[in-house]
Amino acid sequence: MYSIRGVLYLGAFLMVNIYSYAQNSLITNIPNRNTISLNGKWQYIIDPYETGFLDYRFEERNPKDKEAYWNSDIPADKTDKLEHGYSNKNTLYVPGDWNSQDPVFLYYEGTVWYKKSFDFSTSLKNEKVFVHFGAVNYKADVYLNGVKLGMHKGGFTPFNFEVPDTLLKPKNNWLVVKVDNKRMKDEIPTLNTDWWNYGGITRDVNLVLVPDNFIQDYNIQLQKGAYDRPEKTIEGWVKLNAPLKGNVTITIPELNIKNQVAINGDSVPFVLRSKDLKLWSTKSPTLYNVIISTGIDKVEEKIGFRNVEVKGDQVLLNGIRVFFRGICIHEEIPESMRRAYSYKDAVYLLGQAKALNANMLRLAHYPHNENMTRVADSLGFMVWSEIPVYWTIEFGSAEVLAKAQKQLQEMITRDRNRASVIIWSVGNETPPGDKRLAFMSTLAKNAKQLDSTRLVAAALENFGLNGEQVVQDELGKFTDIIAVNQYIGWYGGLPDNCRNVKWAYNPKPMFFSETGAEAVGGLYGDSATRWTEDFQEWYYREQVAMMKRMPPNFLGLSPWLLNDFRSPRRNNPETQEGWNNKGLYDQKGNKKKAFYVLKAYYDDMEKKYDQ
Ligand code: GCB
Repeated sequence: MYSIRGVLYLGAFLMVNIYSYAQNSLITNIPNRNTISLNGKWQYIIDPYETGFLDYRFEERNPKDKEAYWNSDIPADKTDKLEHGYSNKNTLYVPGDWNSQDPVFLYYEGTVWYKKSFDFSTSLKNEKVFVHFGAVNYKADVYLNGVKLGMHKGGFTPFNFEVPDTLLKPKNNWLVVKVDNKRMKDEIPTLNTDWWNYGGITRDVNLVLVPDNFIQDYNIQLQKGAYDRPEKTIEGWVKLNAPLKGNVTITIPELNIKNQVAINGDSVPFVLRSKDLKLWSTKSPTLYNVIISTGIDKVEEKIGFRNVEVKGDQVLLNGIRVFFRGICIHEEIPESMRRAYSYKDAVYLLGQAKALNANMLRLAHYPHNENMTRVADSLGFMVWSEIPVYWTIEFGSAEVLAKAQKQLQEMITRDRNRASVIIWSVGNETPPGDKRLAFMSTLAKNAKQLDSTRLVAAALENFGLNGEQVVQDELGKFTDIIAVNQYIGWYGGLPDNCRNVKWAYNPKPMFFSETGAEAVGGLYGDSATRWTEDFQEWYYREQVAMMKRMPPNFLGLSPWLLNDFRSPRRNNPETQEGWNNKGLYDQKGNKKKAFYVLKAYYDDMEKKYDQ
């Protein structure tokens, strides 16, 4: 059972201990708040030498330095000399990565300064204003009218800063964001990844207007284990930004629920009951409009209620055994070689997954934009959501652990009310060792402390080719399922090696969090020729045959992956040219032959498990 005290305590602990810089606590459910969008064209300055930040002695510029790029770029008079300026000659669209918007940025890794001018005519009456970013990759220093609001690190999670009302002007406010996507050894992810390091303000930017005392965050879920009773119990908590003496009302009109709880402080737990509640499931993803109000503030959104648990060696959704007909997805639209960010993009990607008859998504290898989990809620996908603790992070460093903990907390805070999200993953293919075990098991425990209603996982690796395959990674002791990435037949050997493999039984549900082979879309040949669609098709046939021989704890798979994607590590000049072609859809969005092999397997599994 989670407890509000546990969640808030851990949250506070992480804030005090790991926020080495100012950041206001995250406001959740931004899509349904009173917002003013700052999306659109922003002017930019590309700054590989950090000139806007550092002077010629390479020391941080004085806050009032007129050559600091956060200050006004308007010359004081005609004699004034300025060596920088924002101009409509140089604009980038927000949200969006910079790499896809102008060839100058294709491989760029460094600083770009963004500037947006806006008027603010709203007169504030007992209100606060925050500037909220869906995500900026990787480091964002945010300034308004020359004053620094704060800094955030982490390329895939949201953050917000309060805007002092004395700073806002009716006309010509200028918001400047220094965005730096340089890869760093001691960051999350670290220097090495197998994906494109898209930089920029990649997700929505909004001014959020809230009352002085506002609902900052809340949690509302089916009580753990309470899915099979005639009367269902929903429980949760509401957290305000500041103490209030009054009432909080939780309303679910369709269920005739209207409950009032007294609050005397900044948070309060609540319990609701209903005999009419229909559970959220993959086949019938029922969502209810939930309204939370304090009399001063009111938020609402659509929320589903379901129960996920591990029983013995199986995962149960609402008490029923599930088989994951999964697929991994990168947050990318290959046809336009860019980061995905919009509702339309999410509908497109999840539509591709539906065509495969998938019921589960592994959103790899970092938290995707919020549209993905919201659309997954409404389409009935189960979601694995992950932080980018990928490969060889600096496991010995307490500071690096704190960075990972912060990203974990931001991911969970944003999406804890999404029924679709059933698994928090703390990382991918991290190499066994003592320091790594301490680091990763701490994250797994933190995920449980922050949210004990979901499963915790990490994608592990398998070793060896023939004989019995045993996943021996100690980290598996700290996760609810054993998730393993295996590429038998692609990395080492040929697909028919699958025939010699026997997977050992272990007492936890076992999931193939990845498997895949590359194929260039439209390249055909005999099935033994690598890079052809025929080879990939053969690979999938052998893999599926192997899956049919799995022990009874086999939970399913999320092959690698839905679409071909961009990666600077992939440099075969004939078959890759900066692409990892393990997609079941090719670079133009066409289905490859292997798609149909997997789809046929998924159709069978759908019949067998009826979800
Ligand atoms: C993996 C990684 C994934 C890579 C993939 C590959 O095991 O988890 O990020 O892209 O293999 O294609 O090699």
